[in-house]
Amino acid sequence: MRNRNIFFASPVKIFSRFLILITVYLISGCNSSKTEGVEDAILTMAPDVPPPITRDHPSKVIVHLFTKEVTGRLADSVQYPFWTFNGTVPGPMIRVRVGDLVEVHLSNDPADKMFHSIDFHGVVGPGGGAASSQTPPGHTSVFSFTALHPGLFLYHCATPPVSLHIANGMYGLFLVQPEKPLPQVEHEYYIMHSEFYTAGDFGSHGLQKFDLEKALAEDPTYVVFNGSIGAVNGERALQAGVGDHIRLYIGDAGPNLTCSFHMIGEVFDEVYPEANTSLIERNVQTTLIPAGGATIVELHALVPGTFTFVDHSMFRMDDKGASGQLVVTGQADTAIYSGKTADEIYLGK
Ligand SMILES: [Cu+2]
Repeated sequence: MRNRNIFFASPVKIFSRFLILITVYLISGCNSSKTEGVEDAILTMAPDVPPPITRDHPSKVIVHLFTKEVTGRLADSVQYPFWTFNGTVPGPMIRVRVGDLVEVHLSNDPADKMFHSIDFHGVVGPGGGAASSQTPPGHTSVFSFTALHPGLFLYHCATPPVSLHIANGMYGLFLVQPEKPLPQVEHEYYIMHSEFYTAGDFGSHGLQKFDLEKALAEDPTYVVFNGSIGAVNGERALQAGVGDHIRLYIGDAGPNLTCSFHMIGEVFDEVYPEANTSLIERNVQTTLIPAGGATIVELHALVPGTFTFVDHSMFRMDDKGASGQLVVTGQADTAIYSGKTADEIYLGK
């Protein structure tokens, strides 16, 4: 009868069993996500940002998204047949912590006409999830991934032709909070830069159709922040008080244009270039956001006023809509900015 007692086994067998035990331990350690608890992700519509995550360990986070084809406002008296995540353009912002196991439930509205899907730029896996989430109307797809990389990432529909699904409004932001979170600030806001290609000229009233020729020429009719003209202006402007520290999470969904993000009358105290949370640039006037990318910028509100943020490719601002506003209220500081102190006649030289 074979003796199974390890004390009577040969040194080679002992060593090989030791290796097997170590390997099993390591594999089980890697496969177990080491998460504690289960929670539903808090989803917010732009310009709102989900609250900071305060737990100090990874968790399982369930994200419920749905796709819906809706006709909505692109500008005053201008409608567009948007394709959306959760009924809005941009889609909701999602916030998780690095190491979280994220389980995505993507439902396609029964009234939709198209397949839809999702590609998270923060996912390591085929298609960023697109390969697992091609979903016909009236179905729900489920897949999961571990958020391995901290940062701010775009997500978008990735059903062919992907360019068309993005051009029609299917995108949003996915924030993976680093282990050591960014410092707390008074205000966090969510902004998305994107463009629309309509058959009618800028401002043409009525329901618009997508214009493929303009899209191929990369000549958009509208360049907007948060999905429509005026989405972050007037009553919908971002708000802050003098002395507040403000953080902007900004994505560029494209589908074609790079954004030269600038805020008139402000300097960004900190920029996390391309949303790399381990790098900080300081005292930045204008920062580039590539199509399919994102950035994080921070500023301190020091004086009151209305501060317009733009795509500094200026004809996009003046003629296509690429602007929004931050309104700062509070006490003026004339040492920082005096306001006009004289208005005198000048007769030339
Ligand atoms: Cu789609």
